[in-house]
Amino acid sequence: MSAPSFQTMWAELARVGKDPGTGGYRRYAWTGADLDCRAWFRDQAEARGLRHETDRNGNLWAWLGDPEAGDAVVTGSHLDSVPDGGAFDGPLGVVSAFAALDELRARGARPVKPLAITAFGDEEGARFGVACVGSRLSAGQLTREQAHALRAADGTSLPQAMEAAGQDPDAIGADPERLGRIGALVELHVEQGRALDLTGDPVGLASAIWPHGRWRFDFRGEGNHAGTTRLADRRDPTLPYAETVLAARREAQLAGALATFGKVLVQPNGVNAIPSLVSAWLDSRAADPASLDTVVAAVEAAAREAATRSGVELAVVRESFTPSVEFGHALRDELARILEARSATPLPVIDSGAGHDAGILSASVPTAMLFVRNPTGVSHAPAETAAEDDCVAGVRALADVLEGLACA
Ligand code: HGY
Ligand code: MN
Ligand code: MN
Ligand code: MN
Repeated sequence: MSAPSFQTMWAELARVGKDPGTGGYRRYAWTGADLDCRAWFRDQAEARGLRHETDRNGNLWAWLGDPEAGDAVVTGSHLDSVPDGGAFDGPLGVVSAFAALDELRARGARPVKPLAITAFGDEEGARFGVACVGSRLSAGQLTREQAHALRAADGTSLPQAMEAAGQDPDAIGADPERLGRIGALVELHVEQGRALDLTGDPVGLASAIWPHGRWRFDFRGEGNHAGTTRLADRRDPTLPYAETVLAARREAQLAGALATFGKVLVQPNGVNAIPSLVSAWLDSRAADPASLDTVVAAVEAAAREAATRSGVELAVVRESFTPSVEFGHALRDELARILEARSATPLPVIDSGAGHDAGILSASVPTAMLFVRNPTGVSHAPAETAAEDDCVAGVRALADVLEGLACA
């Protein structure tokens, strides 16, 4: 039984769900690419003699030792992507988990606690609109009813997609027993920013995750002919939409926060037809909840004012929200102690504007995150990258952590 190397695992996974035109990844929940990622995960588990399973919420687990024993040390991340995502966001944490286990075995370390490698389902929410579906369901932060109500842009419901993939949608729900058997969960993730590049460190620890959410703005006007409708007679939803995008940038700047309209759907989307509806999604984040509330309220107020001026109706729905996460000091300090014993230099501790499964699960189990340097900071785009040496440093740090937490 020879475990594939990091490079081999990476090369195999890198072929899955890559769009030849953009070079980005399109691994959306319960699509063929997702199923191929799941098959890859299973192959890695089997190549290492690990017991693998898919839990009721579609999260993948590969076990060394008996999960029933409890106090398990768990590490992993996710395999799905945003549209045209990069290769590292998610997969780096899963590939590094398998490679760290291989390193642990090569060191002759003997785990005295169960070890598990995980890949949480639908972390990006690219197809059904809510991030971290797999971990939220397990943590009881998303109900079965809410999940069943999720629809993809093509009208496919989450239950239909799960059913087509052979996963029972009626089995989803909170999984306190499974989470109760976890003693510590550590997620390794490529940094989605440049803090480590600025400090010059290959690896860092996470202190917190910013509060962030997604709001859908539906601007409903009146469809009409682009060539025969006088400007004064129009109720064109693209006007208030455009003003709202500018307001989002202005308000975020004022509050030192972030606001992005990255997804917009125009109906009927015809060149010679004034749209009847513009649906636009705001992604907003801030270092503190008050700033986030201020930005979102100001953007919504500006949108309502602009919609009224254009004779357009506006509905705003908050589709998902993650409150700020502070990673517990106990586990974080334990990781720092383990890692600084070898490196002799203090590890940088950085916050994250990006959400993660570890952030969701931190409400249920002790969690910590390791970040690996991203030299450009670019993420959620095909250009996302990390240096091989830094990935190796990440694997070694994760192996040190697993050895420190789970081995005699
Ligand atoms: O959007 C995020 O923050 C994460 O990458 N899902
Ligand atoms: Mn992401
Ligand atoms: Mn991620
Ligand atoms: Mn015509």
